[in-house]
Amino acid sequence: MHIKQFRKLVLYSLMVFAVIGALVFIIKPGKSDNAVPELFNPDFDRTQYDADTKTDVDPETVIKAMNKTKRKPPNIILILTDDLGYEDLGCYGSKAISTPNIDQMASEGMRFTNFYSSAGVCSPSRAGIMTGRYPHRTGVSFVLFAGTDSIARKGMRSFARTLAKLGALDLPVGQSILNGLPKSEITVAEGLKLAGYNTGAIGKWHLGDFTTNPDYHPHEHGFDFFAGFNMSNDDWPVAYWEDKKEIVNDIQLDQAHYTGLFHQKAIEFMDKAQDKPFFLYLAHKDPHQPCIPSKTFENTSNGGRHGDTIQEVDWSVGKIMAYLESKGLADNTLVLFTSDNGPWYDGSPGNLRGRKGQSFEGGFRVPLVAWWPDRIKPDSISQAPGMNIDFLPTFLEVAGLNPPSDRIIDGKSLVATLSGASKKSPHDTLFFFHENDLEGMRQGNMKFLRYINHYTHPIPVDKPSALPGILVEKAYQYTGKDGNGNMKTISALSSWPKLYDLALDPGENYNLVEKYPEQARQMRVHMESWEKEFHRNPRGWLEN
Ligand SMILES: [Ca+2]
Repeated sequence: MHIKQFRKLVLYSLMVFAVIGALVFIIKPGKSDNAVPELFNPDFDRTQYDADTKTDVDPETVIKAMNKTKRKPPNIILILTDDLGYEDLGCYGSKAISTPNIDQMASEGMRFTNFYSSAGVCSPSRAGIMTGRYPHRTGVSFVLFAGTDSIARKGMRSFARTLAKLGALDLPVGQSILNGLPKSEITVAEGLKLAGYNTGAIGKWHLGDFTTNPDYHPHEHGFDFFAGFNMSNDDWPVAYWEDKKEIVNDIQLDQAHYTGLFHQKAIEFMDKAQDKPFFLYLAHKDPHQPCIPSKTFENTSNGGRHGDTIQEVDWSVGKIMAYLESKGLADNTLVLFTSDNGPWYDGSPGNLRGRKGQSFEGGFRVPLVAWWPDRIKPDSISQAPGMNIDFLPTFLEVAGLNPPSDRIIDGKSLVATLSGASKKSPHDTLFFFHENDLEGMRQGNMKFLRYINHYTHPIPVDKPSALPGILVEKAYQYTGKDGNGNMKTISALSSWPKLYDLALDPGENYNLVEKYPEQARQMRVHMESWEKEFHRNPRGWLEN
């Protein structure tokens, strides 16, 4: 950098700080009449996680068989994509990305239009899938970072958190309560093992860095077979492991062959697993950044590299369906295709508001396609709200098992939805967490957002508890006399809380709090009392 440029930079920085300082002095942040209500979780108590009374519970002692079914348990395949948006598939409206195989699954099965991930980011969403519980209960409440992080990166993160406290930065600042899924959790794989299933996890794990703590390895969580990454494909060093053996120490950008490899491992697992029913959890790295398709799929879509990697996953889906047909397994196999959260900077949430990391619909609402020729009618559409915490009770029910009895399971079985017996959601209320904060809820078609932590980069301008947010909010407030001569202030850009009618307004464009104040009040009261109860026993342990 030239000395002139450097001086310019210093001068500009000083000017910016001077302006911010003056504004802070003038507006006294936090004292505004329209200030956001108190931040959440006044009762949040981290020590409840540290002082966990449970260790490794034997699933057999708390999961009991159901008596009612004589059906043969189906094979279960859960295909999870990473950061795939609500409108990134042909059958959900994408014109840029071609997904004929997933579209065919939908036309032969069921497509959900109101299905949610349990978090707006990767790790907690996966904790929700594995345990059937709101991720916050498990302690995996935010993206997990590599256990082998260099001191420099740890330092950067800690510096970023300091900036975040000042409200100047939002993106990399969250912190999970625990560093991985604790052994006290019972996963869906551990449950299915009781019904005699062979279990395999392939692809991105991201539920604890087992290269530094072996307790977090999939083998410790009910999976017989594992081939995949410890962490996210963008959080280096990322290792590729097969079972308990490290094959590649750090994949870096050499990622083009992994989707094909994960597919091949999935077929290998199914080849060996057919002596019993099997559960295959195939968690692709795609289309998470950095999107790196194989040579064959480069530039095949009109959705950039993001779209190319999705088309490669679609290829794998087609091959898996063909495999099931060829082995005579198709009729009694339940195949689900979904995403762990909404799209990040590439990818389409369709008409939904927000993206990955936000409690708006775009962060949480994801495609879910379910295929099971024996039980699901072709071309079905379910509008019933559900969440990925429903997978555990659903899978256990089809395997003839009850959910664990010693803990709160927030998910509900979707079996009646899949069979067409019920059109209603099994949930009265669904809750939306961001990191350790409960931000909103949905009841019927109404969604209430108390406040939202924007996960935007680099400055969260629509976050009224952060300085830039306060500045923006203040700058767009109008104070003046109304028609009766009374002084009034109207906030033009953001007012909290929000109430949306998702049936009329899925894009969360129109805040109805002023139109339906009583409904907003009731939802708020409901949310706060649920939250209070939640924090009394966040781990959700019950007397068995
Ligand atoms: Ca993700």
